[in-house]
Amino acid sequence: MARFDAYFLLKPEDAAEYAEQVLGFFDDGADLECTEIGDGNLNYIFRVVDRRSGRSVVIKQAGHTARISDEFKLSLDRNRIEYDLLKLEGELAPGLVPEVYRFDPVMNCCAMQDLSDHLIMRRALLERRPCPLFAEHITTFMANTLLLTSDAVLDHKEKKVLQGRFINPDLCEITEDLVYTEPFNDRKARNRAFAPNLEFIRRELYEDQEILLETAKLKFDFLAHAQCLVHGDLHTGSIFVRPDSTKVIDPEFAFYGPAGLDVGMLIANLIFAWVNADTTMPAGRERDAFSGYLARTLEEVVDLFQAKWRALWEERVTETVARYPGFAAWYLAGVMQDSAGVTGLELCRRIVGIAQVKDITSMADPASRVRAERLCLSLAKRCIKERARVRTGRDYLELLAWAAGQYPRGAP
Ligand code: SR1
Ligand code: MG
Repeated sequence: MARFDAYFLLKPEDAAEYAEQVLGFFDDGADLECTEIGDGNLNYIFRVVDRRSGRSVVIKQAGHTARISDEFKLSLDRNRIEYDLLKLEGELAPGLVPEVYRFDPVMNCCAMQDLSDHLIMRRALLERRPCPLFAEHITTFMANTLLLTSDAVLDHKEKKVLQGRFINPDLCEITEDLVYTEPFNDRKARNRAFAPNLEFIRRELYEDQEILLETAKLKFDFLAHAQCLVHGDLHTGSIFVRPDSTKVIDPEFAFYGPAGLDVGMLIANLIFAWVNADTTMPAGRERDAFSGYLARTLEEVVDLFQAKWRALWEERVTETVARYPGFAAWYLAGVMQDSAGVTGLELCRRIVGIAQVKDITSMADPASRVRAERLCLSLAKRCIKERARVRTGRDYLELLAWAAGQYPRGAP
């Protein structure tokens, strides 16, 4: 039996051999070096470089359990889903995802473009590097991938076939548990709340009956609203940036779900970046400039997304009844309502739940972290409860200003 004819978890030396023998990516005589570069919660990622030519490739492999914890047993099919969706997204939103070269259903890995000349956006923002074209790029990505895979545009039978290719029960279960359920009840006792905020979280989330009811409604929206093909995990750790380029990666959580899942997750993570800058940067011009840039980006993302969605709707909608007067506005209002709800859920789960974000956990001063978390959770609650009216970039900025006013910097 040949070396890669049966599945096993690669080590760096195996990945280099795989790139040479199976991918045939490198010239004869290549001098290969391989490093495991993954720092996500689920998979193993290898970068193989030929020291002679400088050519490189990334190989991403799925294991049977999540990296973050063996508690999560996951179908290897997620690697196929990721490959298929990157291909499709490359057609729907050209230039905004990495190029994918090959999927291997035996080794459950896919080979793709090396984006080492980019930075993960969360890191870029924590290093205070602005991404000037980001709002423009990501709003094209979201409008195109979400609207063009919906029933408004696709033939309904074609849509159902596509939906079938992206049935993703294990990864959806993670989101059902970690985003929609556990942050509000710690049902599996694996939340990781920051100790000084435990009481606050108990009172403000676990014991707030209105929040529980609203999160239940949102969970059923996630479970049963097969609106369009969503990325499913569109946070700033799933986006590579360079000043002139944006590449969305990691769509392994993809499935047919509510468009607001992607939009809301992104908004929440821009808010985390703003809160980190506001909390940890010393007062002065640099902080004002960077937090101003983040606020503008947030506003542009919300407003440009809707403008591009409307324009694309005019151009591409094929469903007759979707052209009835008033329908387009009603439909988009629903997407924005879901987005506000998900913004709130994502803000809560990254603070209370098992999968946290560096924007918050890297805050060294406990008092600052307490304040930042309370600010985010208070904002989250309003996004969830008032989601029917939170629509524009300005609406989000007003809520952010309100939450920051509730927890002034330096107050005891
Ligand atoms: C067990 S996976 C935890 C989280 O990591 C992924 O990036 C998703 O956000 C998921 O919820
Ligand atoms: Mg990921």
